[in-house]
Amino acid sequence: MAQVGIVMGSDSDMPVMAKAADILTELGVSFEMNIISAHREPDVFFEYAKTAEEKGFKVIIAGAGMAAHLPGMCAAIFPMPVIGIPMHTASLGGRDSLYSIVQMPQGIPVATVAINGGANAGLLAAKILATSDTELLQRLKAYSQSLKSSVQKKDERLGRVGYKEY
Ligand code: RP5
Repeated sequence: MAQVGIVMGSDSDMPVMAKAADILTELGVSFEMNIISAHREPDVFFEYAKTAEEKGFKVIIAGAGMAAHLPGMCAAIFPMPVIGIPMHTASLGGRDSLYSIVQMPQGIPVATVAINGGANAGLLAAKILATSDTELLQRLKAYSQSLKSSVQKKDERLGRVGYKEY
């Protein structure tokens, strides 16, 4: 049974949504991924959102662009956390997607990450699940440690190429 539902409005969103899937895979979190358009196939969308809880999803990550109603409509129906990913767009640079997703009315929150923030959406979903999963929490701590080590290695490299002090 998948713990996270990853849903996107179009296959054109896939490069961003794949980053969420990659992080969840790295952290050992199960997910189910779907392409469902709230605008182009509303009946399919409603079925997805209405059955998400009984499928066992604990979090939904929803990504969409332009007039991006998919995450907000997921949040209107699914009773657990929804994370929204605004897609970058050619016309308005993703501000259209961002405002559509982040400006939810009181009572229907969507935890909105940055424009094209697929990896952070995956991490946030894992952190939500880690509140009741100590093994996942340990893996998240190891992930944070790997980020720290990678910055430290870059700093050491500066010294080796002579830029540290001059
Ligand atoms: C949204 O419209 C999708 O989430 C996508 O970001 C955007 C454009 O969709 P396509 O025209 O590429 O299918 O529903």
